[in-house]
Amino acid sequence: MKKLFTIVLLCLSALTVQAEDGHSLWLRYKGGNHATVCTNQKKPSPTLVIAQKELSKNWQGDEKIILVQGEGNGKESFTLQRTDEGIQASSATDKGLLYAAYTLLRMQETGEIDQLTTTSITETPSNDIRILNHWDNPNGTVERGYAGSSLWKWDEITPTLKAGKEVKWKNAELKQRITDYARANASIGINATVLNNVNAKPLMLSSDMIGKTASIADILRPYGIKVYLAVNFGSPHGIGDLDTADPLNPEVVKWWQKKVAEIYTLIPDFGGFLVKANSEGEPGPMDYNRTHVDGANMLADALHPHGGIVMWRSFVYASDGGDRANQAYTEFKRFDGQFRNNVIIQIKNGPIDFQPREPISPLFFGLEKTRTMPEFQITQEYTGHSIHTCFLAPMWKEFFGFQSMCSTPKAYGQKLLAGVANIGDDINWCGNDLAQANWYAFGRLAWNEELSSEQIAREFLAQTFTNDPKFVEPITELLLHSRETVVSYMMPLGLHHIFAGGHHYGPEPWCAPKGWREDWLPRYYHRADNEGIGFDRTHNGSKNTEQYPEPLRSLYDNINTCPENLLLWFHHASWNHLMSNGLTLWHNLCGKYEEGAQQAEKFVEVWKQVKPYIDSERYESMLWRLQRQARDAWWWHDACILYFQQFSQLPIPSCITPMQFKLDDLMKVKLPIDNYRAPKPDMLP
Ligand code: GCW
Repeated sequence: MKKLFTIVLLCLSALTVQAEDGHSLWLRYKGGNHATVCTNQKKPSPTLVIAQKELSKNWQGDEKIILVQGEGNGKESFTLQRTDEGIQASSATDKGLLYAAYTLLRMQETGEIDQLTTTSITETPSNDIRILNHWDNPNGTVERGYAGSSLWKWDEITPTLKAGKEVKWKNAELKQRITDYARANASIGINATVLNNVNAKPLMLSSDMIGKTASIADILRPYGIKVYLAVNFGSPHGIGDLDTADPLNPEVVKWWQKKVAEIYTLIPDFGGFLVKANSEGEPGPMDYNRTHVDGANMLADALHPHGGIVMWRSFVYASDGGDRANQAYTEFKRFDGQFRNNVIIQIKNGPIDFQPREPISPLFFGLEKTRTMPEFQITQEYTGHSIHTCFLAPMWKEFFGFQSMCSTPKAYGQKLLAGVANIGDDINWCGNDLAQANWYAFGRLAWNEELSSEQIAREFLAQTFTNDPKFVEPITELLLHSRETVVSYMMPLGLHHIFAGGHHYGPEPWCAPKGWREDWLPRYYHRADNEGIGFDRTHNGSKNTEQYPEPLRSLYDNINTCPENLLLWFHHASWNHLMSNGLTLWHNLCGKYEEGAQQAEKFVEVWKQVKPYIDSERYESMLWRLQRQARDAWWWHDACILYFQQFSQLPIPSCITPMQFKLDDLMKVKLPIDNYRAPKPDMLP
């Protein structure tokens, strides 16, 4: 009897939702019917074999799938069509067929497969190079990483010593993890990765590390992913025998040529270098009175014979360089047209630094004869780390929208898009289960910039959690509102960079440690005084608006036409400035903090209602995060309203929830966390 009871219990529990640790991401196919998958290739490449295997293992229909390689235009484009014989996928390359396979599986999981009739579907990527930037250090830490340590575990990787000779991995688990990483990226179209931090250690170019990089490259290659490295410009004297890294010194030039040749011997399809030079203390050509052009072109020439590229970052600002928002443009515009064709200037989406909302960087329009590429930040340095839910697709779509408002520069050559990864060795990769949506969204948008945020959110949720509309509908809404909510409770109306210094987690509009650079302090950005608040970047102020082409220039320059969500980015507006709703700026500012905090609190309720539809692990792990986010939102609300009230001297409108904290107490909060780790919930006020 007891036995029978146990069996019944076991059967019952099998019917309830499965336990989940989030490791499978959006790739949780239920297992298929072993469809017949055939190809026109006698000797399919490793990439094509992966495509075949994925389909035969995971396709649920019983039709035949035919993979035709060698047909079609464009390296990675593919066409899908239902024919009398079955489903046919065709592409010029095996990579195209790999993407076709993952597309079919995605359509199966989301229910979109019914759309595939005899009319064909053709997909061509918006960007040729869809690249992750890892900010991983060789010691295993991840700068601005909130999901554990680095995936790479360099100490445990066996270096490749001879080209083409496959190494035996001592740590099989690590090899599997890196394979899973490659598969996840391939499934959303990511085809390139920079393995290490832009604050690069010269050590990364040691022969040992190059050998290890080659071992990783071997795992990623069949998944269509090329490896790149971030390099320290001072490497020739950091690890070489030279006492200079002057880009015009013949010994230095030779050193790089040799180094590059060494890399290509082991990694014949190596992608190239990413460089942060003369920025935040990193070495660069200016240390030798040379220019960005001298530095970038020297590296580009070393890489050119092998087909490599240089992604040279424009993230530069000096303490004495005037408005920080002006500096990248001022420093790079004058070099327009002087960079080699295999140099691409990598520009952060906004002119400052990955804030919750920024206008587009004017440099995208300023460089007309130079190749440029946007850099997005997937990791949530400024949007609540792995605690807050902030779906970033709407932010990136907003960027594409800005881009299309002016006639775009004459970009030529391949198109690229970079995203700073939010991936670590946590079991669920991103710390926060819903933050996986940002990795997913980056890949999907890099592949197809036309996709809507809503489509991406739905796809992600249906594949990652459940197809049940009772879950998908409300959580899609939650995701779609989340970024605007974060903006409202952190930095509404164009405010920016009012975070606590160092970790950038909580509010500290007052943060001013002794000895810090003025442009690292919130007061540099918010400029609150008794008259008003905001940074005057108009023609009367820092003249930042003059860096924009029309129509953006006039739009932003005039306080009456400037979009209200960027008002304090471009204008120092008086506290009594009347906004479009007829209320004062002060009233609106308080109102935005209120709206954001209320909304964050609603997210908790929405989440509680979907409990029956998902597994308890991911339910619980998101629940405390959303609760923490709501609490933090009230923390931001009180801190900012009380702090700015010292300047406005105006009463807090009666519709605002009474303050729970005292400003004095909040000003004493010092999060006991190091720079790059998410705070533990019990450490916050
Ligand atoms: O946003 C800032 C970060 C730094 C980062 C830098 C950059 C890698 O706070 O941690 O360094 O940007 O993008 O270079």
